[in-house]
Amino acid sequence: RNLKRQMPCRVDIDRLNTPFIAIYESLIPPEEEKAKQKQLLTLLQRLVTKEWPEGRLFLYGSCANSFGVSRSDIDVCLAIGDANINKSDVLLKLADILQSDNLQDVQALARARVPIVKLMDPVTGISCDICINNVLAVVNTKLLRDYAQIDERLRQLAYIVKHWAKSRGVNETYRGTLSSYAYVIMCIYFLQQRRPAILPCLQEMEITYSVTVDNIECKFYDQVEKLRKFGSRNKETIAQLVWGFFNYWAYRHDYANDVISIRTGSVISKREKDWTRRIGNDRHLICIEDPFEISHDLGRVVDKYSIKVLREEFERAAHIMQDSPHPCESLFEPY
Ligand code: 3AT
Ligand code: MG
Repeated sequence: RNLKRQMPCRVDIDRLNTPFIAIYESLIPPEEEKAKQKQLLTLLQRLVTKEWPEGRLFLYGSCANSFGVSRSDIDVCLAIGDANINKSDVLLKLADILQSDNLQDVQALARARVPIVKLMDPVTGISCDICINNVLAVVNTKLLRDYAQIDERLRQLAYIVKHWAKSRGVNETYRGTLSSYAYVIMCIYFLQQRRPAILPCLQEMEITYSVTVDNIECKFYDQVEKLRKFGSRNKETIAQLVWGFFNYWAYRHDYANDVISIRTGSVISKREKDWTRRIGNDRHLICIEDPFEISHDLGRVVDKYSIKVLREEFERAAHIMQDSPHPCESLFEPY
């Protein structure tokens, strides 16, 4: 069914390169925003060190993985070496400290899936979430950032896909659609599959970086400055890739049987991972393997209603790329 419905690219898709690049460039945060983030991080580090001399702050998520748009909130991880700490206690203490230093809207969400302290810095105007000892997120942030350095088309594609997902309301995990993190992984996978490939599979190459976090060995090749020419034999343009991405998820992905895996750079069968049945809330309706926590399906938030919404949005986007007279407007139309 999937293969039959795949649409050939009939239109002059490359006319969309200029507008797509313009959208991409308009989303990139300006340098002064990065400077403000650093300024806030320095302030926070000073406050943390007073209470926890060993405590170190790391940026993670879109402010550090090179897929962040302008004016996003920043994600910070407080790493305290001691594994025996009580996260709730640390969180409440941290909230206290921040509050007494004139940071605004300080809120400890101790019961969230990932417990955090939220705050807003009135000096820089930046909002920030701080979590405790979520080192795995710091490491997967590095993996994404390293991939982004290999070929610029990844950043371009991911910005456009994220912008589309936010505009269309399908970037809301609490409503059963996918996280930004999942969308970036889908883009990496897609570029690994092009022929010639645009991205390599860093976890299958010689190991130059290795850390063990929560008993998970995270290792991959990270000398990415040596891979800058990797994708140069592939001449596909950003418009062709956006078209191909939506076509893949609309018509070519085998939702019934396949798991996408950037860890192996290939597709894995659901049967092999035992992701064929619903267990608890994990329904595995769209399967995206986390590169390190390989028992985690990043699509596990998707339910039988939201899978329909998602697939209809992929099909809508594929159609727009194909048929709309003004794809750049229709694609990002608010839902
Ligand atoms: P936005 O630009 O804020 O939408 P983001 O890149 O900050 O995108 P998220 O807010 O989805 O992405 O997540 C923040 C980071 O948390 C990204 C990743 O390092 C980590 N993370 C998110 N979801 C997962 C997950 N399911 N498993 C492991 N790490 C995750
Ligand atoms: Mg974020």
